[in-house]
Amino acid sequence: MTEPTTPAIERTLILVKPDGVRRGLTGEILRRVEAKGYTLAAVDLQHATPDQLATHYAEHEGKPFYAPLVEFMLSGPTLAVIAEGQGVIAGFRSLAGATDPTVAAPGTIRGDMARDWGLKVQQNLVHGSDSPESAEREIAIWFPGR
Ligand code: D4T
Repeated sequence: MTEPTTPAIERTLILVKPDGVRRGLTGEILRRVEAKGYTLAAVDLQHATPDQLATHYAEHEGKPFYAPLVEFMLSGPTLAVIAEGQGVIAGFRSLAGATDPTVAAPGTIRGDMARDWGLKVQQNLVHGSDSPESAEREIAIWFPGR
């Protein structure tokens, strides 16, 4: 029998997007991250700049939801977080649930607290890095030097 493998200790970038900050859900979202056993290494309320968002969302440039996405992300402060722990990259995405909040599973952040509001862009409360490479790239955007 093969031994179970322990996931690597990783770090990830979590964003509580402007909808989450506006709705007063930052505490509940951080509570879920901590309850799962991850560590908060940095937490900073930031008002994103257009340059920061152009870099962060470079892969989506040209898509129909890109301009509304940037406008939404400029609409208020975002809570930027570095979280650490074994397997935290996949683990946080699992806590977050599917990108489309309408079908995100109950029990997830998006499934429990977000829905489609009929806007041009999905306001789905949170972002989480999707790979170790993305995590390092995104941490450098939101926390230069960390
Ligand atoms: P983020 O990046 O915010 O964690 O979300 P995901 O990783 O789950 O999804 P994404 O990068 O594909 O999308 C970024 C951002 O764009 C909005 N969006 C996305 C949208 O409004 N319509 C769409 O069709 C897609 C794919 C939601 C999240």
